[in-house]
Amino acid sequence: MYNMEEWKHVFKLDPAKDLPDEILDQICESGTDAIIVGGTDNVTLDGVLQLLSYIRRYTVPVILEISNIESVTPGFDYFFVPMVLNSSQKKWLMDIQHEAVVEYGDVINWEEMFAEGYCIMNPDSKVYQLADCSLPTEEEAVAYARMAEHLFRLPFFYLEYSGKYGDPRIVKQIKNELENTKLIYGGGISGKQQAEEMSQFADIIVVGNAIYENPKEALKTVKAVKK
Ligand code: 1GP
Repeated sequence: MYNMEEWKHVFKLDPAKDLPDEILDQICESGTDAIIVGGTDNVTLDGVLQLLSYIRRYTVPVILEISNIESVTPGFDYFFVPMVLNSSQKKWLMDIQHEAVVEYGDVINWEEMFAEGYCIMNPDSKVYQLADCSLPTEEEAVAYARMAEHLFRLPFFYLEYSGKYGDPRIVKQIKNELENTKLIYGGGISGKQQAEEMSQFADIIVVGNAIYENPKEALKTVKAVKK
């Protein structure tokens, strides 16, 4: 359908947060490669449907990053399924996903589903705490990336610093390990310069919070990586 191989930039919109229509319009028309709908807390079917129907007025591809089974609905171009590699509980790696497949496996269109191997690097983030993560050393993070690429053959490895700008050196190091697995970087990108820096290494950068905090600067991140 869409050529994900060429994607460099996505915005992540949280269905639990409000944005003025005017900003949403600008996000949809920004030239970003896709919009991910996803969040950690209070993600409801209502919130997801509202965002989906708004974004659907535009041609930009839209992805649901599944956070809970109750808020899943058809109508997205793709569904991204997080598997938290550095969680200390198997639940976040594969049990909730398994439950969903037990229930809906017969009707899932597998062509639209993509697993993301998450490595969550910010202990202060909600998602780190919720998924009961432990902080990998650099060496351990590299090992997760190698497993994503060579053992699990995952389409995406997501280096997640949610809410905090990460260390470009680690992003570079991880990128060096990946060939077929695409590297997604997300966390603390608030403007042009950071977007440029991280997209030297990551295949795809994700801009989330900045949309809510400083939309004007957030919008500039698109051009910064698509020169
Ligand atoms: C969150 O990786 C994304 O899942 C983006 O992070 O909200 O810090 O931009 P920020």
